[in-house]
Amino acid sequence: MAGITPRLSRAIVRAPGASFVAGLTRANLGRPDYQLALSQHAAYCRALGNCGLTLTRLEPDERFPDSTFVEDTAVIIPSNDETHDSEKRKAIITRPGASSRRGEERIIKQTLTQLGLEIFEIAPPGTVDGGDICENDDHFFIGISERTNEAGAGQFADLLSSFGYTSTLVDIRGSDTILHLKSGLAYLGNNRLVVIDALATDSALRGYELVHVGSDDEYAANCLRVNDYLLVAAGFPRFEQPLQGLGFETIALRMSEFQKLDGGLSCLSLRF
Ligand code: CIR
Repeated sequence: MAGITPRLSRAIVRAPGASFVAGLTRANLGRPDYQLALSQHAAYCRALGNCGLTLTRLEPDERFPDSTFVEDTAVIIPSNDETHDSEKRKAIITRPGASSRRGEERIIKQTLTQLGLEIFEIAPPGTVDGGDICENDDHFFIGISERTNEAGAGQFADLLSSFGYTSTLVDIRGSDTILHLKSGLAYLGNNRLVVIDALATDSALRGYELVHVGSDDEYAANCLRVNDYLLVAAGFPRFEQPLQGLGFETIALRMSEFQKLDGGLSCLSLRF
């Protein structure tokens, strides 16, 4: 089941604009502090650099309060030949499920085109948010959520199949605590998944080694493997310490201002 996890060399990020404080939320954690969000974002970018990634930094876009969450606008598919040649990578440009976010994907499409990726797109009536796509080497989980509908998930699965990848749908509409699939599921490499209780019994996850996240620590489930490191949200020692015990070198990052808008570590970058 587990393939080889390709090494990452680049990431696309976009610092929040001042309109970030008016972004979508259902978290009930209060209004974000913009200056603190900027400094947390800067620390996140430094961490990606320390993991060996070269960053492409997009200008903040005030028209789209949520546009710092670049992950939702595209999914980059690794080349599935042995060379993992970056020239052969494909990108699926999504069609965000929230109407206030529709249009964010246009600049990402331009950027990925300029970087030489082959572009594919989700078409109406399909909607997909990148946060619902969890890649585990040569297989993908596709979340069906309030943002990713069945038409979008079907288009996404068909594209993956045409590229030679398999996928499984995971319906998260019954869970009221997570916005996207990756709010509750993360792939660590070597056939290992981090998972929240609400998803742990889903048949799609059979055959994987599961690292469980307690209900008080659910936010920590959105951790991010980047080459030799694991980025984790700061403040969850019950989650972080066992992972260190499994041999992961963790980098803990403060995420409070992004958590207020339901965003996590994976949401802030597109990595390839
Ligand atoms: C939204 O509701 O769209 C943003 N406030 C949060 C997006 C988080 N993205 C992600 O989980 N991939």
